[in-house]
Amino acid sequence: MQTTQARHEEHFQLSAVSLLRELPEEKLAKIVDCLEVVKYIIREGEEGNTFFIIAKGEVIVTQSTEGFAEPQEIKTLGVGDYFGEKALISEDVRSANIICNENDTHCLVVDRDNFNQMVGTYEELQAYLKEYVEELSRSDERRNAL
Ligand code: WNU
Repeated sequence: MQTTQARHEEHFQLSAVSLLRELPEEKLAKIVDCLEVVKYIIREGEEGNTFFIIAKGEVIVTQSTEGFAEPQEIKTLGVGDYFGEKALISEDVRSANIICNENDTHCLVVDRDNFNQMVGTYEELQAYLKEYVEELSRSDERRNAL
């Protein structure tokens, strides 16, 4: 039911899109079916070059797990928490999904160059994050992440 409600809401908003204003109802309905609300900040498996700090709101961390059709929720992060360091430090693709949990989530974004500079300048930060990332890999294994 919630899906239907969401669709109605999107539909209502779509009529305010000047690009689509002239379309007949039937075509508009087809377009609505193709729409997805963007809540993903990070998608598992994608290449990533950014590090994030949450300034407002919350995000959910999910991950593909052996034996489950859907990515499983691992944890919730809030203001002051950060994410996206793993792909930068392990030079790997994104290892989990990061999804907005609130409509008004704001993140501060640091690109790879600035992240390297930040981490390079403060050695204790580098040591701390490296250790943390290794710990994440171990907990991924424990929960049979794919
Ligand atoms: C987890 N496993 C994996 C979190 C954030 C910062 C620190 C935990 Cl220091 P990425 C996906 C991001 C990943 C991490 C974040 O998701 N993440 C986790 C896990 O158990 N990733 N593989 N928990 S929240 C978190 C510790 O930041 O970085 O670039 O993208 O792979």
